[in-house]
Amino acid sequence: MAHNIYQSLTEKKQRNKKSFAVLIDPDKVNDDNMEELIQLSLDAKVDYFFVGGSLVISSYLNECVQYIKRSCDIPVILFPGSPSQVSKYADGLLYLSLISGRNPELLIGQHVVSAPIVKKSGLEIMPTGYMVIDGGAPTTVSYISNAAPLPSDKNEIAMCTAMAGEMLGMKLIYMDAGSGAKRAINEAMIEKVASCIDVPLIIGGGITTPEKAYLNCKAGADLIVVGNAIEKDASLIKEISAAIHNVPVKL
Ligand code: 1GP
Repeated sequence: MAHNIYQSLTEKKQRNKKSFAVLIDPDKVNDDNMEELIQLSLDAKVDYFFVGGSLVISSYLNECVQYIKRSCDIPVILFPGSPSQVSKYADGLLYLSLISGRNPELLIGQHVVSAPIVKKSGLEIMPTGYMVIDGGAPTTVSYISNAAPLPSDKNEIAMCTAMAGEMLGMKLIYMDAGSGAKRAINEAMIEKVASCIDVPLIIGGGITTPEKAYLNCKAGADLIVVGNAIEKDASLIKEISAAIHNVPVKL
């Protein structure tokens, strides 16, 4: 079934309806544990699967996406750490530009190189202003990106970065403390950024509890991404999903 992912995200934003994405790192799953993960996600009414990672070593990406597509109708959105992580079997792709950094390769260089492949993929391409926020310790993304993360207490810099991203045409802003971050992004920064942009705001990195996911949504996040905590305890899917979907919706 074809999904119009971006349209549904903007429609949900207008109604203050929050979404939950389970992040799947193809290096950490296999056919044996995928079944349970998908069943738990279906039961919990997870909105999206994000698939990808800053560093994907295995060649399980295509199989992983195909496995999900065979098993359920939850849209699969690629969250690629590099141009090699494009799978035509997914539904959409976050076309990430690392706007918090000053590494030209991740702002535009890799996009130029991979443009023909991405265009031909048939995926729904969603230009995304990607902002890595300092999560208290180096994460894979902060190391691999070769760019300084945005300081976690500089809310004004985050605000101006997101505003610039939106005015440059980014359709989504994704603030990420990095997978397994010691410290998730604080609500004050989320509130500041959410108050000055109109496009949907994705928040991830170091979220480990339903309470934190709920507070992030109340502060203005539209879509919460959780990976690491779920890898450790898949039963969290249900509680986190319930917390996110419990945020009151505008009638
Ligand atoms: C990382 O935002 C994602 O890029 C999710 O982070 O794995 O810490 O949940 P976690």
